Amino acid sequence: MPWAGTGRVISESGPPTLAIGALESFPVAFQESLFDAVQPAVDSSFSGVDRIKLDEESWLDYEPEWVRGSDRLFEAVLKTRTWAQRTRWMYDKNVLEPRLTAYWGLGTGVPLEPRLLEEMRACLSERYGVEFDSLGFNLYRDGQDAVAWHRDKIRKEISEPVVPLVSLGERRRFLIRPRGGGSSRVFFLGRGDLLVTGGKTQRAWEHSVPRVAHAPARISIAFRHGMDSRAYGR
Ligand SMILES: O=C(O)CCC(=O)C(=O)O
Repeated sequence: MPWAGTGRVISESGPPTLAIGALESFPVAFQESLFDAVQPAVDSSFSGVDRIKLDEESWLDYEPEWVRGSDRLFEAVLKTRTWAQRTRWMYDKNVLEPRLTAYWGLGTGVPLEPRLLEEMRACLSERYGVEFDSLGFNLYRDGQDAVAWHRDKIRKEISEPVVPLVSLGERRRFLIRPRGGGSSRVFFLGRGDLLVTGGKTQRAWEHSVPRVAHAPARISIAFRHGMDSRAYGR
């Protein structure tokens, strides 16, 4: 059982708030890969990246297992982040978001730990030619944690934002479809996989991680630029 019920109504009025500050402990079922006992490292040459064109202006870069030894990184990220559960308005009710999140921003002056994350930030920034100045962490504790169809809230003046997403832990279905509906493409993301959205993908397409009956934990890390920190619920 997750320690806090998902979708629980916590207040009937007022602005969105963080329901919980720091979480001391919560049960997370994590299944290590039998083959994953190596020190975490990234493929800084991006040798396994495939570019997938969604339409004339929108693309994805996909490299399975871009992070080697990703189970060690999963554990380190789980322990070093301060996880919180945000709330959001659904119709007239303020409900808990069904996942935990954490945030890091360059502007805070806090070093990015564990150190491999800083290496990842540097090599992704170099490859995509933008400085990724914030990271959003998402922890899906079990199959009941999910995120509905959405586009990332990135400042309007950035018409073609690039957002690398690194997934750790158990693979979950990640769906992407044209904005407003249509048939979706499916990726199974976890275990160090890298998926980068670029071109008009964050403008013309939307994505989700749907609920499933049972799933061990998964963490996703979104590297962003030009994101208003309020979009992280801060
Ligand atoms: O967890 C994922 O793969 C997706 C995360 C996401 O879309 C978001 O936080 O905006």
